[in-house]
Amino acid sequence: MTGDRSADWKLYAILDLGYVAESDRLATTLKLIAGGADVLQLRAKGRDHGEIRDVAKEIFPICRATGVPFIINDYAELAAELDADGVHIGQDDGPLAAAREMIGSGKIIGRSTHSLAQARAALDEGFDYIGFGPLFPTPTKLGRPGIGLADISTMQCDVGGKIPAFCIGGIKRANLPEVIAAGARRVVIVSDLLTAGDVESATREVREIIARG
Ligand code: TZP
Ligand code: MG
Repeated sequence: MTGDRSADWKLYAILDLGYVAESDRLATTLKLIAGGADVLQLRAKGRDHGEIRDVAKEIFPICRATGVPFIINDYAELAAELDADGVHIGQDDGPLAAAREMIGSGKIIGRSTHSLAQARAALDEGFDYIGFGPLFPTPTKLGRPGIGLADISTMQCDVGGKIPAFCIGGIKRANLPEVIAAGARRVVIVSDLLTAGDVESATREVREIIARG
């Protein structure tokens, strides 16, 4: 990755269109970034490609202007077309090599992992970062059980020492201290930020909790 500042990433925010009204997309992006998000992903489950492209084109310039990497969930081809900073893919989205071929060598490719074995496999395969979870069951990813906190410290040691590893799933300001105490060093938080009355101050609060460690 060129100009790689990923070692400093602590808070990965997701603009999940399931939580954000069409009229609020830009403002919410600005608030997440102003509050201290280090990375921003566009997640748009069930939307058609045209809509995702339009939203990505709206959001990406803000990320560019503020130096926040812009990652597109699921669609490597779209990420390549828009010259986004990266793509995030799940366990069922094929191997790293296929995504790499589409998006190119200078780009960021992340993988969702749901167990220690999958986290280690993603590291071995060469992914740039991982998500690890869901730690707790979450309405943002329905139907997937929580994996709990027990494996976080081993994952952080084996994988998180080599590539950024973000704990994800059901993390909120209220339980973040517990997640950090279990060994998490980086997190993805979706609904707790997007449903907050004040997205920017909620994001800032998360940063402060992380900084307190
Ligand atoms: N992958 C694993 S859990 C999850 C994703 C995309 C959703 C996290 O959202 P929330 O609202 O922070 O639980
Ligand atoms: Mg996916």
